Amino acid sequence: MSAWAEQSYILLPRFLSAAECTTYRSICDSVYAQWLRANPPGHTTNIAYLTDEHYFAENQSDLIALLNLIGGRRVTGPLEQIAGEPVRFHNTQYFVEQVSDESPYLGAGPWHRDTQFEAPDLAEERARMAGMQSAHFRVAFEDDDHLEIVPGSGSRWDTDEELALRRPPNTDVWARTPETTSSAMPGARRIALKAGDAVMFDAWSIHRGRYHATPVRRTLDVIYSWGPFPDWTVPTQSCFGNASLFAALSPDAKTFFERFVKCYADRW
Ligand SMILES: O=C(O)CCC(=O)C(=O)O
Repeated sequence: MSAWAEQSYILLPRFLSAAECTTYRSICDSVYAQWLRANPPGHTTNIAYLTDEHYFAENQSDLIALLNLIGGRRVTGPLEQIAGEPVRFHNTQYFVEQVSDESPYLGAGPWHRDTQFEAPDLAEERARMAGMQSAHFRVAFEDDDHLEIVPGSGSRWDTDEELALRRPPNTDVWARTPETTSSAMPGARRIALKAGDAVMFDAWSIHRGRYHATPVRRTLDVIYSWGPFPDWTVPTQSCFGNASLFAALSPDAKTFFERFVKCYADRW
């Protein structure tokens, strides 16, 4: 069995230098600051769609730097070793600390597989796991040990004990309940990243986050996919309505995002 199938995650220690962390953090923080101006403060665990062009109206070079990271071989190379084929872009998330510690269940997020959202039916979810494959590639700009994962769960269905916590009967797929936030998930492992460390983890694995006001959390998380095209999740077009962006990208990122547009153009 491969390390990926066995663990459902692979660590890449010291993936970014301290200087690179500062650069990419400042790009992501600028997006977050703009998001905060447009959205009421609340218990947001992360913001998504960081590559949307309106965030970069005054500094397109920051968008290009972000896209070059996301679509560069440094990131897609390790992912393609897992996938055994070219991977596709899906989305970005930026995980941030909470505005306060008032969230329920001491900040524990619900155990989930990313396949479960919009799939109330277990058989449907199980079928999804066998189709398109997906991984998160995340890099921490500050030390971050908030992700927990059940090693190996990405390559198999739940045990009865896991299912009782992850998908208790008559419970919404997003709900935080005593079961879905329980710390009793068998075998769960906390992934401790130092600033600059990266981790790739299986989006179909059983995992969850923990959400606190301190310490500061600034972790960029990019979602990729491979294998068959699903009909249940289509990434947004994001900044790629603007074809002139391609000319500014690195050769690797250009090839990567041209493939992205080609894959999804007829679904947008
Ligand atoms: O690190 C976290 O907060 C958990 C992230 C997560 O569950 C997800 O992106 O699906």
